Amino acid sequence: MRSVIAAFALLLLAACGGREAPAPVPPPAALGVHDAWTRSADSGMVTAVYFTLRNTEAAGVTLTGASSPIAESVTLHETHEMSGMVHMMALDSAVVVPGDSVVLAEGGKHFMVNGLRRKLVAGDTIPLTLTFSSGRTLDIRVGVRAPF
Ligand SMILES: [Cu+2]
Repeated sequence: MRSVIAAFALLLLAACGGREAPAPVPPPAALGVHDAWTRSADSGMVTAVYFTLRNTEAAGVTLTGASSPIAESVTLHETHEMSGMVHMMALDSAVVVPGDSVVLAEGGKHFMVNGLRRKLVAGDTIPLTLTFSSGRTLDIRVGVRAPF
């Protein structure tokens, strides 16, 4: 009798094991950019780039700048409101600790893309290379949206 119960228990275990969903595989640790966008602009003009930089790696990173072959320069900025006036200030860097994100968004941090070498049209994408304090770089594509 005991062996029958044991066999039945084994069958149950096997059945349950068979139905169990496979354990989710965590995505590999990475430094990734999501929702990178800018607005259409004429050649020679300035535009701002926004995105979310997510760090799922074990160590923090410090974003220090960016460059693009389609611009004369790219600078990290932050928008502040002080006594009703909106100011933009240059930022040296933005730190992203492990498991966290830094959000570049309207009214906050952004990359200023100066001296566009070509016109940006909605639907287009532009290349941007992010640089970090470690010397590491990350190539991203930035989608161009209509002005409003
Ligand atoms: Cu700016």
